[in-house]
Amino acid sequence: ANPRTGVLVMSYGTPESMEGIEEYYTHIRRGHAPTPEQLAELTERYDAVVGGVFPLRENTNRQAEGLQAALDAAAPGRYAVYQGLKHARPYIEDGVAAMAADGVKQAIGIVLAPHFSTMSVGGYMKRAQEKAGELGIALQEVESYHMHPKLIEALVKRVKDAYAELEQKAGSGQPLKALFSAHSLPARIRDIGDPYERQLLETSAAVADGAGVTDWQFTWQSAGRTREPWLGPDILETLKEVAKAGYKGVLSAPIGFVSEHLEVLYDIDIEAQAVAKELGIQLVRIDMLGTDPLYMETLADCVEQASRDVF
Ligand code: FEC
Repeated sequence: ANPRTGVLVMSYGTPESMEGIEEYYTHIRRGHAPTPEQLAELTERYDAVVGGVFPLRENTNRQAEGLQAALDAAAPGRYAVYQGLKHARPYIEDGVAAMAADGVKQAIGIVLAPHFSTMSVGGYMKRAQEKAGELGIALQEVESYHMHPKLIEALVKRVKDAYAELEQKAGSGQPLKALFSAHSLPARIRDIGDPYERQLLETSAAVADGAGVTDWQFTWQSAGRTREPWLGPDILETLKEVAKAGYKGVLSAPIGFVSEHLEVLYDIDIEAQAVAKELGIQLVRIDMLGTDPLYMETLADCVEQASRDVF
């Protein structure tokens, strides 16, 4: 057996090419193919941002490499990082199988999303546990890390930087609002006491406090196009309210995400930016975490802590 502890780094996944969008969308929809209209609409959104390159692919590669480096610095030779994606290859099950093929017997699972929901991180973990059980790997989960001091510190710095840029663009003395946001989920998560919403508010409050921002609110983004109700208000609605209240500038902090991908590059940078422009307000988005050393250390700390707890 391999004495190293496996680290299954899980991320959302993205198509490999424009031709791969249909298969990807079908996987997200649990095997139901999208209608031609739905497919055309999603293809248009990718077309608007990616130009044939799907940034989430490289971003996830770089974050996995960054985590391996941070773990090697903390505990040389002890950990081996593997990738498992929710909706693209290598799938979560492929990542677990790769660990098993290398003789790994114990592993930590961690998702590149700081906040826990049964419908997000919980779904990743369920699939990883099922495959790990099948292949005889003991898998310990990192459920969330939304209040890790290094994560908060990295976000505080980004909010401060973006706020300074926004003050300059909007003109000094103008009323400014910070909008923290994350991916919406079906509103029924509220009925099951899901921690997602509370965790997102905790991160937002801690970051606002650290950055000295007092005028802020939390809003949702990127809700799915299904018939059931999703958590709101959506950022596009919130922008209208904020403009109506007389604000001249908005800082966008999509703290539910950790890298640049469709939900940031399209939903914020194109869609929300266009609405802000129409409303005559400035919108500045914070830089995403990417491979910020503080984020890599956050992940490495959580892996080490989980490993100490059980192995
Ligand atoms: O750049 C990329 O290629 C991928 C960007 C991307 C990220 C992402 C993150 C999250 N999602 C979450 C939940 C849902 C639920 C549905 C859903 C649907 C989509 C569709 C696309 C998509 N998501 Fe996603 N998500 C990304 C992309 N997501 C494309 C399909 C078209 C659409 O509805 O826009 C609805 C599924 C259904 O129909 O039943 C629910 C959550 C996250 C954040 C946590 C995480 O990263 O796992 C939650 C990035």
